[in-house]
Amino acid sequence: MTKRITRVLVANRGEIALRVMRSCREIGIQSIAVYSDVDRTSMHVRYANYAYPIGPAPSNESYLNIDKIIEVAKISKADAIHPGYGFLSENAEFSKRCQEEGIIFIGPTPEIISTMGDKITARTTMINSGVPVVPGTKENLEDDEMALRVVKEVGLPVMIKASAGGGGKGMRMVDKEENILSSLRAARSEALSSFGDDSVYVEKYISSPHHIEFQILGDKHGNVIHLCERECSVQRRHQKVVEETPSPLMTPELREKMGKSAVEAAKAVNYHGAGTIEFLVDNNLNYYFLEMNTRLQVEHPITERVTGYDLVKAQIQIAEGRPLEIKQEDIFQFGHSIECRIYAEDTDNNFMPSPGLITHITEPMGLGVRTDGYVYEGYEIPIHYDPMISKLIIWARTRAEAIERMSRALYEYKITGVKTSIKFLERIMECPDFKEGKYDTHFIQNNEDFLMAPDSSKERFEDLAIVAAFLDYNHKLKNAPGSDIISSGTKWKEFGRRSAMHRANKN
Ligand code: MV4
Repeated sequence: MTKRITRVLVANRGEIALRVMRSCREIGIQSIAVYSDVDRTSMHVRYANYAYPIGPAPSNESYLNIDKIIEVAKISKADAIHPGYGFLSENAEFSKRCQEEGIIFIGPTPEIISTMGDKITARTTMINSGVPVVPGTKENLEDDEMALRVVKEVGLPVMIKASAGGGGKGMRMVDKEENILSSLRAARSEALSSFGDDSVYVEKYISSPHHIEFQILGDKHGNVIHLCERECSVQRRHQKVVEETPSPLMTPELREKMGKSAVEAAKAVNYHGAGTIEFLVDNNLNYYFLEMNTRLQVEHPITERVTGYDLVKAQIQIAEGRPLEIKQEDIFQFGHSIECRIYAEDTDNNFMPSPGLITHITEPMGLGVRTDGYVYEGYEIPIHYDPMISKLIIWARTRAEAIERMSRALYEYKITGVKTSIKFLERIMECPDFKEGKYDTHFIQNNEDFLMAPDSSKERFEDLAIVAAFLDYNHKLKNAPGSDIISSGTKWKEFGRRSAMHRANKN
């Protein structure tokens, strides 16, 4: 019942398309790129063995166009499709179309996607299989009367959430009785306009929770294992900014318990493929199932780094029908890994996207550094898609060393032409709450003053050093050309050196 995959169509773009193609190449699988008009010069097109245009820039007409992608899969004789993340990755209809056309969808069945995509159904499924969920309702709130009754039962404060939602859309926190009905209406109308479904449910509000998720892998023979946790509490407007593993909050006992629950959650739906179980963890280390993501996630590389397993390769093997090569006992975390998402955005201007031409890029290298990116010098980041430039993934033996190494790598990262979030990320690495591992989902809000403070002193010294060097060089050229330039013993570099200042400030 195993079927060898020889050609994978990657129904995505950017860094994740490349990420998938890299694993394909390693195991001798050909990759097929699809691209929109503005992506003709994108790196995933260059890297793939074959590439096919699928339409104009807007996603609806290209990367979300199911008919077009299926057509290309047939023309190109792809035996499987990898959806990456975003776009069609959690689209039940797409998974179904692949099934019908005899193309392997590298992901779960349409039934599993539907079950987990509907949060009320997902909650009910978890309750029935003994996975702890946030206290609250099992059903859609039918009317105002029911809403008032249910909120009273659960007790204020509560969260009203859209069943078709996830990621914060159609969600309202209610802490006063007089606001229940207005919040209900607001959540409903947002749900209807965003998802075409106005079903909502109620959960007890968990204050200052941690967002901790577990990576799981399930095969088509009923085996499920977990690959430990990722701490994803550093978020801004429901967008993850920094992820790390292990979580500073985690204990071996809690990991064991949550890991077991994550495996149970996956088994409850006969899950196969790579998936993520999201939990909220409160201050007393109680944990609650929140959602399941039925795709490979952006932050998967930190798990790969500490466990040593290639998750894309695992996805492909599972899709081929092969049993998992590894058992739970084989999984352990070695060292510490942190990921920073590098965005083309203006952090000083409400994090507005800053697409445009990359005029220069120098990426960090060296011990413990991985960058998953796709841009190159002369590439223009289109305005039509997510403005993430790359992910910087660091490994070190300890958390403290990983933070130092991340700071070093962010320092080495030089991009001109577009505004980036690099300086903001450097501030996070310097933030006392982050360094001490004392943070929850309110971290960015709570540390806004520290994170937004322009560290102009360093900037100015660095700029000054460059100007000084240039003037110095010109001066020497005029007055004493030749070896004098080198042997003159100028002090400009020492004065402007960031790392020296950094260390001086630290001690
Ligand atoms: C919550 C919560 C507190 N209590 N549910 C936000 C996104 C969505 N996936 C769930 N979210 C939350 N649900 C209850 N019952 C707080 C959040 C939340 C949050 C969760 C994870 C990461 C960052 C967050 C930021 C604000 C609120």
